[in-house]
Amino acid sequence: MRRLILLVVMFSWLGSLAANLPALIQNIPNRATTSLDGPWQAIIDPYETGLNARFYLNAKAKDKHELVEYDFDRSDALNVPGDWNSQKKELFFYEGPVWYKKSFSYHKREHTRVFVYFGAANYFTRVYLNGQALGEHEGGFTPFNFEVTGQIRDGDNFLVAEVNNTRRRDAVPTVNTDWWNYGGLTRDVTLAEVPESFIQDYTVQLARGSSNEIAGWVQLSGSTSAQKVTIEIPEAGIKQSFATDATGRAEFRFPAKLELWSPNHPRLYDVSVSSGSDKVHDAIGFRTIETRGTQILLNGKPIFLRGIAMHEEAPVRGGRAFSPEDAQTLLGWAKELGCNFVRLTHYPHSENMTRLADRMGLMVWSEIPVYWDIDWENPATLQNAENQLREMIARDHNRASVILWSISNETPVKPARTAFLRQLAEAARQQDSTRLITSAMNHVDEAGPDTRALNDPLGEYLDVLGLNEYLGWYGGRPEDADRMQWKFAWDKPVIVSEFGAGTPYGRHGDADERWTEEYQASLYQHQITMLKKIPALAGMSPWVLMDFHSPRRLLPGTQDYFNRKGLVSNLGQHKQAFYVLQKFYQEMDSVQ
Ligand code: GCB
Repeated sequence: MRRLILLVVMFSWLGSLAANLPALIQNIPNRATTSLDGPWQAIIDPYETGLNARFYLNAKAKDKHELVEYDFDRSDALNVPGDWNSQKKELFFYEGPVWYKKSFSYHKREHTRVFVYFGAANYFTRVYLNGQALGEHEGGFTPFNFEVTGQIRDGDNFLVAEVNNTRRRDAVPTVNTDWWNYGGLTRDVTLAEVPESFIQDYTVQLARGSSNEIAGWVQLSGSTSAQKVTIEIPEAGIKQSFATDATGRAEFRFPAKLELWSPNHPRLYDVSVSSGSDKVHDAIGFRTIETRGTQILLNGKPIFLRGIAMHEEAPVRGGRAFSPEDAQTLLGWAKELGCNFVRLTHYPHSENMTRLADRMGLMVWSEIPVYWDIDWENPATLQNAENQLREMIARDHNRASVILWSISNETPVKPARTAFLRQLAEAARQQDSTRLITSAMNHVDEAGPDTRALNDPLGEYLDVLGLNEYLGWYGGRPEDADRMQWKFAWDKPVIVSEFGAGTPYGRHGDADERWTEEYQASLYQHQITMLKKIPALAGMSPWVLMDFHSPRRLLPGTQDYFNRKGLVSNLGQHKQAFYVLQKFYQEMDSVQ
C-alpha cells in the first residue's frame, strides 16, 4: 500500500513537472553550450524495475551489507546521439525502457542560468539531475529542455534519463507504423548557459505576403521590466531597437530591402538579436510562400516542387540519422536527383536537416507523426499531437527552407479524425501565419472507370492538398496510370506526396515483374505520364529516397525488414528509377 501511495504521489508530481516544461530555447546551435554527447552508461530494463528501485539516484552500496541491485558504472555504454537498436545486435527489436546515466563536471558561474537540452529522445523520457526529478517529455522527434540552475553543482554531477519506446495505442504515432521504432537519446544532448535575463525565442521573417517588410517578435525570459531588444542585419544595413512589454515580449515590424531566398539563390543573412548581456546570431533567409488558386508562389512567382520523400535513416550504417554528415549525404542525393524540395517524413527531422536545407536551397515539408489510425477521440492524444506540432514549429520557425507544416499522413476519413485534424491546422496557423498547412491524404473515390477523385473533407482546412497514391503497386498495373484522370474537390494546389514501387538494388527482370529495378523504373515512367496531365499539380515527392528499416517488411531475400521503395539502396547504390526521375526533373528545371 505504501508503495502504491508513493507511486501515485510520484506520478502526479512528475505530471505537474511535465506541465511546467520550460519553453524551448531558440537556436541552440549558436548559444554557449557544452556537449553531453558521447558514451552514456545504460541499463536495459525490460520489466520496468528502475522507477521503483530508484535508478535515478545512481546509488552504490555503502558497505558490504547494503543491497543495491543495479550499477550504472558497471553497465555497458551506449553512444549519444544514437538509437540503441542499431548499436547492439541484441537490442535490434527491443522496445521498453532504457536508463541512461552521464557523469560530468561543471563549474558554476555567477548570474548564469543553465539548461539541459535534448534534441530528441524516442519516445517517453523522464529526466533527473543528481537524483532530483527535472520532468518528463512525450514525443520522439522534437526537442525539449529543463532548467537546472538550482540543481546543478559546482564539480561532479550526474544526469539520468529513462527513455522508453514502448508503443501505445493512445500515443503519437500509435502502435502501427511502417518505420523502425528506434529508441533512445537519438539526438544531441547539450548544456546551455544563458544570462539571468536572456533571449528565449524570436522570429525574424518577412511579414505575411510582403517582400519588403520584416515582422516578428522577441521573447525574453527572466526580464524584470521593459527592456531594449535590438535586431541587426548588417548586410542589409538594418539596426532596429524595440522595448519589451511587461511579459518580456517585443513585437515589431519594419521595412527591409533584402535579396530573397530561393532554391537557385539560397541567400542567408547574418541576423543578430541582442538584449542586455545576451546576444545571439542566426543565419536567416527571407522569402514569401503563398498559394493562388492551384499554384504555389515562392516570392510571388509560381514554382513547381521537384521533390523526394525521405526518412531520417542513416545511409550505410543504418539506424536513426543524426549527424551533419548524414544530412549532407541524404540532402546531397536529393540535389543530385534535381530536387528543389524534400518531404521530411513522417516526423520532424533533426535541426541539421533544416539548417542544411536552408544552405542548399531545398524547400522543406515538415511533418508530425500523426500517422494512420490514431486515437482520435482521446483528448490526451490531441494534446500530445498539438504539443509535438508546437515543438516542431518552435524549433524551425526561422528556417526559410520550411514552407509546409504537415499535420498528418494517410488518416482514415471519419468525423472524429477530421475534427481532430482541423484543430491541428488551426493551431499551426495561429502559431505561424507565414507558412502553408498541408497533409498527405490517401482516401480517394472512383469517379468513373479511369477517374479518381480526392474528396476528403480535410481538404477544406488545408492550404495545399497532399495525395499519396500507389497506382501500379498496391492496386492496378503501372500502365493504368497512363489513362487515369484526377479530380479534386478544392481549387487548391496539389502535391502528389507519395507513389512508388519496391525492389532490391541489382535485381533485374522484365518491366512487368515485381521486385525488379525495371518494374520500379517503368512505374515511375507511367506515373510521370499521368502527373503531367494533372492541371492542379504543384509538386511531387515520390516514395522514397532511400530504402529504410521497417518491421512490417518481412519477405525473405527481398525485403529482410527493409521497405525497398528507395531510389537508392541503404548502401547508397542508385537504382534505375533514380535516373528516370532525375531526367524528368532536369527537363523541368530547364523549362522553369
Ligand atoms: C504509405 C505511407 C508510408 C509507407 C508507404 C509504403 O502510404 O505513407 O509511410 O512506407 O506507403 O511503402 O507502403
